[in-house]
Amino acid sequence: MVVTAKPLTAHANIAILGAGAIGQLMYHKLCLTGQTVQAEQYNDVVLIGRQPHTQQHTLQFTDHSGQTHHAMATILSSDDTHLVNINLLIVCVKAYQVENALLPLLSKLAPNCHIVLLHNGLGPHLAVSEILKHYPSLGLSLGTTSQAALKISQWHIKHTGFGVTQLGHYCGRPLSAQLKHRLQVLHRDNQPLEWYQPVLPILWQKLAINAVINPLTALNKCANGQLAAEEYQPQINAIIDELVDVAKCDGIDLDPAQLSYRVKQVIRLTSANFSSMYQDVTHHRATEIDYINGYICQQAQRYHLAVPTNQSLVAKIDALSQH
Ligand code: KPL
Repeated sequence: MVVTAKPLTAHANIAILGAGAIGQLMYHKLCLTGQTVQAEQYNDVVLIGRQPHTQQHTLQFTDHSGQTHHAMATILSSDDTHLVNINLLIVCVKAYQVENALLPLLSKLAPNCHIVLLHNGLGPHLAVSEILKHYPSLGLSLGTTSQAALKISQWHIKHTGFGVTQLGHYCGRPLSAQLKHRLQVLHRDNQPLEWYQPVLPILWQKLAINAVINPLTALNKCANGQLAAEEYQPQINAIIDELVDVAKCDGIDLDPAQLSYRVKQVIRLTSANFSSMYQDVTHHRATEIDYINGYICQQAQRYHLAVPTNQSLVAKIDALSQH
């Protein structure tokens, strides 16, 4: 199936910042490439990449049945004047790239643009919301997705993980009803799109999942499923208990028993997966540790709480990354 890219027009335009695996997955989902049902095709979506000039590329998308679909996509450069037509920007870069990638774009987007941060971990929302005080007509939502994709090559991804995408408004101008409706295409094929208000409790819940699975799989060089072994339980409980205390000081009430149940459920559901941190460490890439267990430590410091288990995980992952 080929979707022809067309230049951006002045109406609802969506850009995805970051052409990594999740960015490309969102692109295919929002354009409805790879859908077997008769569906309206959307071509109001572009990617924003790191290259100096706007380009077009044929993207490949291998769906869960192994079928590969093609889509012609526009990859805008961060200087392209068409950015002024973007009224929904979905940020799919890693947590540690958010500020550098996003902030230079803020003055170039449509004045009423809505921004959605979709990354593992927490932290960038604090800096971004501070800066948005200077752009009162922009809005910010935060979210997380359990969907996963694997990069086969630069412009070819395989859909490897299915699950819920959770979003909620955080600050500034709310998402318009038209754009909210447009995002509903993400709610397909038993992969729900859920809206939460407030959104932070749901992001702390996801933080707990990542704070357990990501460093423990990276340090023990194992697939997610291996963490179901009894030997990891005391460490898992300690990570969760510390997180719950910090979240409480941040005004978020979480139930440790419920979190522990949810973490176990994700370990089971993703048992064959290798976590993103395991993969980052294996491929000698930067990890998101500072935005996962590191965020717990940073907030703990503000509230004068001791979080020795999370602190030791940050130190061990840092040491591993330096090798
Ligand atoms: O989000 C993930 C990650 O790897 O970053 C989990 C949920 C742990 C799945 O692997």
